[in-house]
Amino acid sequence: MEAMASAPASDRISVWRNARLATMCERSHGSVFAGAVAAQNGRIVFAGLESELPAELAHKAEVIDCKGRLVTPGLIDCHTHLVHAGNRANEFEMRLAGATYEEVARAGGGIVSSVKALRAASEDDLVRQSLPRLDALIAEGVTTIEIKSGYGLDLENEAKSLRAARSLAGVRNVTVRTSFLGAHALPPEAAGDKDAYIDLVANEMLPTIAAQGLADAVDGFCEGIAFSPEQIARVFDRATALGLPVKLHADQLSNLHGAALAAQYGALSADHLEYTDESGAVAMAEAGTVAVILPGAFYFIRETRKPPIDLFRRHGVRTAVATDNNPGTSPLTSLLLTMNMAATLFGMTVDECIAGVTREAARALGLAAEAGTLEPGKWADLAVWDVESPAELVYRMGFNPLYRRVWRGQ
Ligand code: DI6
Ligand code: FE
Repeated sequence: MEAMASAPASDRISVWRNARLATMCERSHGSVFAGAVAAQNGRIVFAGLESELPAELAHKAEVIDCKGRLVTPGLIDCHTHLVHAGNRANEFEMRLAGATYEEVARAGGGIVSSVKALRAASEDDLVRQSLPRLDALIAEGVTTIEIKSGYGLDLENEAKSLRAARSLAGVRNVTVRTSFLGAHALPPEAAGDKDAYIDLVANEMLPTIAAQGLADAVDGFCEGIAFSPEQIARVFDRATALGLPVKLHADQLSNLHGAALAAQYGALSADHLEYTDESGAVAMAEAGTVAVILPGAFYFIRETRKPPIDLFRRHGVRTAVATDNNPGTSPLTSLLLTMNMAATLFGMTVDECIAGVTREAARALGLAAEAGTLEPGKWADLAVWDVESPAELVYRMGFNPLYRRVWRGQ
């Protein structure tokens, strides 16, 4: 195990010099050659041309020579179900042998099998099982991760998942943001009564989770096989009343106008969006709701309908890219491969892919002021890459060129 997060850096100044910077800043998109980044107290105090680095910073600093390597903001995986128990490789194998989703479900598979496994696991066990997945992401430069609940489906087990997610931040140098996804699926004990379960989520689970400070946002799964827009709206009304931002799994398998629903609540993000139409894109643009693109799930379930990237571009919808790491539809723990998929499968550009795992991913978590670009005032979260150009990060498949990862200046 990696060492515990050490105490925040003192007023020591660190400078990474002789770097090619992809600052990912809105205005100066291009990269800065012969660049430098300086950090103090875990925050960036300078990012730009090395020749413009203030002398008083340069004098006091510990200097790291990047030898011309590329430096980007630390990567942000803004949509994961990373805390889960067991896996569903057996189900994968059944599907490869021709079994349908219904047959798999009847054989005890599907989300319900992950619910059973999570309920049986202790909180420590969940942390232990989730760490290798987190480490795989960290090894590729991830410095911030969002983690959802949604496999507990009762108060005790949803709270256990969120506590496990929070404690991951205590054993690794990484920022964790949690989302309460009680409205993910119907638990077996609900006996088919979705409305009664939504009442439980909105009126009992959510207020308790909020009071315990376990969630940074509230998520839902709006789909025929999950919950209707009206049911999701009841959860969102309560979230809004409690002052928690919302996000939504929307339009993944059909168009229930989930994107527009999310926008109506000023959601941080709407995610998946394969079936989103133009009115959904317009609503998202107007609300500033980020479109989170999840090519891992698209690939793994062999979806054929692609998210409407062109509509998002045309209407100015921000797009982020994330792994959707989960045991059922996206057992993916590589944000680099995810970028390659977003480019290859959906035609996203290199710049869109990298912005999608940095600046726009930060926005999708409500962290635009803290992370996602190399700018003074933001967290000193960096990834130093042994590559010459940003395109190389998106182009390779299954190769990790990370040279160093810096979290809050360390
Ligand atoms: N979207 C999905 O594809 C899944 N959950 C979700 O919100 C699947 C999760 C699972 O099968 O475990
Ligand atoms: Fe998901």
